[in-house]
Amino acid sequence: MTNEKKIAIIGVPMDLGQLRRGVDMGPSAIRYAGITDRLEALHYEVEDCGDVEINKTHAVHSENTNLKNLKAVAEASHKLAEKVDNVIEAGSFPLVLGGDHSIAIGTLAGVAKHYSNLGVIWYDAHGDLNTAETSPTGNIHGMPLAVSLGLGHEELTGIYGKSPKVKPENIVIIGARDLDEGEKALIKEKGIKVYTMHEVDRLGMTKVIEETIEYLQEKTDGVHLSLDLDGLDPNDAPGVGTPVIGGISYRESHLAMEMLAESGLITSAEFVEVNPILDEKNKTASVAVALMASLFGSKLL
Ligand code: B3U
Ligand code: MN
Ligand code: MN
Repeated sequence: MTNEKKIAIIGVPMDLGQLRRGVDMGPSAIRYAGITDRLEALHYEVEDCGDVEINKTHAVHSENTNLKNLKAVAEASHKLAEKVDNVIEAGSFPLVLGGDHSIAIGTLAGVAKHYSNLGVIWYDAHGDLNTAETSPTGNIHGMPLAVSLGLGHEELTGIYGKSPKVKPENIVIIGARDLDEGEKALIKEKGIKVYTMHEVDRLGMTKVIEETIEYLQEKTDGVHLSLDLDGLDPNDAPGVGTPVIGGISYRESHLAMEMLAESGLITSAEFVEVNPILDEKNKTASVAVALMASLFGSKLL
């Protein structure tokens, strides 16, 4: 018996949204960790669509902006958006493998075309809500959620159709523990729902996910999960570019994925920031694969 849902894997070997090299090898590491076999064992039909081509010859510094690699990131985002759009059009579930988190600009642009009230779960140590004005680094991987809200450089917000791609009231951030001042102000201004590590500790992951499901279920017509591996504690996911101590555990993350699987809420997903150069024996890629299996219904018994 095969599962009704067909899963389409899209790799995005992008490392230009930040300055640490190696995260472009994330899709390979996740493939070597056995993603296709794991999903096929769960009786899904899996199609690996290969990688989006990334043009790395562009200059780091673009004119009139502090955004690093703007042209290359924008170009890749457009290509990814198109792929994701086609996959959904064909009736498959897009599972995007990063790459740094700037790729979410393209994923969300492609996904947003298919929903009028898209929900987003942003599982991350960071808010990724910076703009050129608030960013301390100029790294675009710290900006994709802001871009999807229609804030930031128009070369990014304007990618693949309408802007904004998501409404602030349809976003839930989980695991935040390193927010810049501009991001905190934006969260307050827009009323974005955030479960920082304080709430994760205080309420427990069960309650956090129950509330998240309840919050998004009624008002959205699809929910995208954007999971940055640095949302997890660096002990469990060491292979990331910007680790932040005190994160979500491996066990809590599995529980979250299992509960989301049961809810049937998630309609697209991406797993980002796996950096094999910084990893320990492909541990972080293996964790990513295990979490994806849980998200697609793998059970312990
Ligand atoms: N908020 C900082 C750091 C950062 C964001 N995302 C990651 N790191 N992974 C920035 O550069 O915007
Ligand atoms: Mn991120
Ligand atoms: Mn992060």
